[in-house]
Amino acid sequence: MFWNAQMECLAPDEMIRLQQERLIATVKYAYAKVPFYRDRFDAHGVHPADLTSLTDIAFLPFTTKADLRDNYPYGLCAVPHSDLVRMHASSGTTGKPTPVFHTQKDLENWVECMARNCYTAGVRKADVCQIAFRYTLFTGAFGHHLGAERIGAMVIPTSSGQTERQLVIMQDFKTTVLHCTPSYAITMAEKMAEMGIDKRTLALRLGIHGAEPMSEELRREIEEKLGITALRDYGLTEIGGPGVSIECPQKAGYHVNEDYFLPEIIDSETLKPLPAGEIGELVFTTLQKEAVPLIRYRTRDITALTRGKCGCGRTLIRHGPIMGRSDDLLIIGGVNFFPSQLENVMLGFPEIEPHYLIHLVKKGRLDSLTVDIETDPDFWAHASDLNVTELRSRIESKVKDLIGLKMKINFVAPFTLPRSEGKASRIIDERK
Ligand code: DLL
Repeated sequence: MFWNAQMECLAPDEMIRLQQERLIATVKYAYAKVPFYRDRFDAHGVHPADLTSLTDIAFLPFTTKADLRDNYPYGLCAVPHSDLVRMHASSGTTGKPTPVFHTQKDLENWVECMARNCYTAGVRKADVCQIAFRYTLFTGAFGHHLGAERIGAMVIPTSSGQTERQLVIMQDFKTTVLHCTPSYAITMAEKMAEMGIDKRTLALRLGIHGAEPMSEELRREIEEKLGITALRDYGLTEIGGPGVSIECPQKAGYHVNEDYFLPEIIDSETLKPLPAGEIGELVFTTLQKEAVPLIRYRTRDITALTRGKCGCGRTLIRHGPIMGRSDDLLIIGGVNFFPSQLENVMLGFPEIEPHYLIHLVKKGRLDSLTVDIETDPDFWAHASDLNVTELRSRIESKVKDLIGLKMKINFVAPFTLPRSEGKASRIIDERK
């Protein structure tokens, strides 16, 4: 039932003891090996010797994406280049990529984390895992590939794209587990319908979807259209990519591999740590990294932590769904909200397909929001002025009620919005 029962079910006080030991070692290591950390700690008037308990972490300075950029490309490495065996980088489209490096031991730890995660989701030796994340510098495909292979499953590295071919492979080789972004899972489901493939003829039973948000509504849609259980996994390039956390079939939060990554939630304004249960920004400190140890790395992702044993028996701390990012909070007409909240409401309508594009526009001096959204083909085929107006007003008033946001909906014909093979881009900011 567990990949590493000892760590996944460790008593909380023992986990804290282990984390404390590893945190102290990591901080000493970073201070000794990375001049950036020595300077940063000195400037803050803190020294590794001051750290005696886990809660002392609150005295340590944060690391941010800007620090990674300023030290590009190798500035935060704690080991000589000859000890590096792998580089990956973020899929960011602007500026330089954010790299992550692995030593042999880091790579081994990553594979273990990914094997643990895939196993937690339900991957077993007899599975056939189709990796439809893109094989590039991006961490998603390699992480899932290595984890599934470590379990002993058969891996099919299709990468993303060539969707028809993916589906032929899925049919012929009896794929049981699909690994891809949630938006690509939807793209595949649509192609299946187009090709006339009945989900009941597939051997597919499980989807592991990460790298972008998957709302509950989107999850339900993927599960329904592909005939699978869809679980979320989370991670970020800076701390190694996927392998940080994953949902188990209980769907009760993401289990964090906290023996490798120490999570905190902070208030992104005051930067003060928040107690379990409160929503704030997720911060991680790596506890076993050799190549690039990161101390209090600000992910910008918004969620909450939960302690307590899960129904699956694991005691690992959990975080909730990623509700948004502290840097993509939208404020329109004085209403603060995350695009994911809007998605949650819109996809609650059965007439709506999970394809939408948010346009932020300026009307005079005010910001306003229009959403292009596809309806399902059946609704569109029978659309009249009356039922379109009625649906529009139902959605707009639900959004107004639940989020407090005034927006305008523009229905577009099915299959007209761009489809995604990787992370979907769903916001166009036309305010500048
Ligand atoms: O997306 C790593 C990954 C690959 C995770 C495959 C899971 C599966 P980056 O490209 O650096 O790395 O993007 C990291 O993506 O800070 C979140 O904002 C977002 N993200 C990742 N997983 C989720 C998720 C990979 N399950 C950034 N839900 C993170 C919501 C997610 N957002």
